[in-house]
Amino acid sequence: MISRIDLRGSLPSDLRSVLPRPELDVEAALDRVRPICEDVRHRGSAAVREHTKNFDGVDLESVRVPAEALDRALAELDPAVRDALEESIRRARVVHRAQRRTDVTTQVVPGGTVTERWIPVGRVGLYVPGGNAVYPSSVVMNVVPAQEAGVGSLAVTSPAQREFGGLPHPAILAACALLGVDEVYAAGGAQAIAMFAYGTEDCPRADMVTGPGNVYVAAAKRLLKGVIGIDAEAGPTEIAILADATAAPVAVAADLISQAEHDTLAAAVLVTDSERLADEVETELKAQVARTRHIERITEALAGRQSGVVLVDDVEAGLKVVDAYAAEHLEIHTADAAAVAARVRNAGAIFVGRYAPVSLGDYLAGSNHVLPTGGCACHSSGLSVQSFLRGVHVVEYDRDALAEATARVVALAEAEDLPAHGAALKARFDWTIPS
Ligand code: HSO
Ligand code: ZN
Repeated sequence: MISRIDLRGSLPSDLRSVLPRPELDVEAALDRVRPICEDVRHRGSAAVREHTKNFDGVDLESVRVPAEALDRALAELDPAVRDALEESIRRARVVHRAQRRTDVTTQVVPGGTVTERWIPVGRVGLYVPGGNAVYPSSVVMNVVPAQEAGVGSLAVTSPAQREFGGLPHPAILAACALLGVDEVYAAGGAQAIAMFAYGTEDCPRADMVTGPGNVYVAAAKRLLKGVIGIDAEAGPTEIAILADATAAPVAVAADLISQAEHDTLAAAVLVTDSERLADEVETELKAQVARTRHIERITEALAGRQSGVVLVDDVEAGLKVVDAYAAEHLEIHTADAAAVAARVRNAGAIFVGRYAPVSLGDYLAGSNHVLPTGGCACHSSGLSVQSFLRGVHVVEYDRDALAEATARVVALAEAEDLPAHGAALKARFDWTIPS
């Protein structure tokens, strides 16, 4: 059901190459999405509607979702789901509000200051996938940090669904309504990303687009990056668990399964120094998978090349392995899990101990579930308020402070053979306000 990689004895120097990893060929999709993006650039709304008709089988007069549809979706939302979403929003707000930045002014020399001013992105488009994956929780995880950052204009787009009369999934609409987002579009795929990047008659252009999507969405983001700001390209989800003999096999197996449930390409990796635990988790996996609703998808994900049980000599070696893997989600199930977790360097989010499963983080921990995948956790962080802010340096020097700096600027400018740079400083000292 799940393969084993035995790294006991000595760890290979290039650990990354022996560890399982999901692969997504975004490059191959670029040629498919290029003409779609060009079409939206030139023909605007007409092109978005036409591609929506071709791909989603829905012929819309406008892709803008009317306000009544949002109200209706909220009114018809299951009360238990509404309650859970409200609490999810509340907890996420608490955590993300604490991420807000304050402007910092540093006096560099007398009369010379640099202020770092944090300015929110003006307008953000958020992509919410449709089809297999209907994730109102992802609406929360994208919208809350943008709102807490102070983004003034926020639009959501999600594929038009034939079974819902050409609107996005009602759970998505209800989440938007709960979050106070009233600008929503029924558009998906590359055409939706191009709509935000170039703007259309229906939808003003956005400065940035965030949110996960399929390979075509990822390809459109890669293609249009520069025209529009993007968050990371989200790959298939990953869970790694570092566990020792004290771990509960039932919980370890359940958590591996929970993320395998997303996608046949999802990765579930157990790193352990206990062969007994590895055996027991495998037994548990078999028993639990048989009881899940999405048996086929989960079985394929667990059996895939991207998943595996990695045996190591001790927790020390396990830490090296999980750092090399840099998982999107990392759970620590060891004795003194907090101390082990504190030593982890590379992970999108770290879940400490038996009572902090990834599923809690997916919905209700208050943490963000949009996290770096594909090993990107060694250089990137998950979505946060910071993702929607720009730190702008504001430079203020008075006459004396500039005079004091001039000789050094001139010296550096001469060294770079850019004398006009030095002259720009000297010029202002000979000048007086005309009377
Ligand atoms: N685990 C996914 C997020 C998610 N799970 C949404 C359930 N719904 C990627 O972090
Ligand atoms: Zn999940």
